[in-house]
Amino acid sequence: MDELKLYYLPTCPFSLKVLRFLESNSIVLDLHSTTEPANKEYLLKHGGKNQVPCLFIGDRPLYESDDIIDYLSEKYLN
Ligand SMILES: N[C@@H](CCC(=O)N[C@@H](CS)C(=O)NCC(=O)O)C(=O)O
Repeated sequence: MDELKLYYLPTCPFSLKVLRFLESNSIVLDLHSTTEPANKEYLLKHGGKNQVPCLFIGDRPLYESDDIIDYLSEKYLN
């Protein structure tokens, strides 16, 4: 199974929307704040842009908060 990692920024409303979704559905993911320079570098290098939130599904970056929530809903809420 692909490892899931969420890159987010605590001050970003789109990140907060995803984090609230996780919390309200008791979904636990590996979280990486881009306030950490190493995480920001990883996101740019492996995702291709600095935009948050970004969910890594294995090596594959998924940007856009609504798409992330749709993906997680399919995976965890069905
Ligand atoms: N439509 C995107 C918007 C995400 C967005 O605008 N994130 C901002 C921070 S709140 C960002 O990463 N801006 C920097 C950039 O796009 O490079 C979503 O829903 O995830």
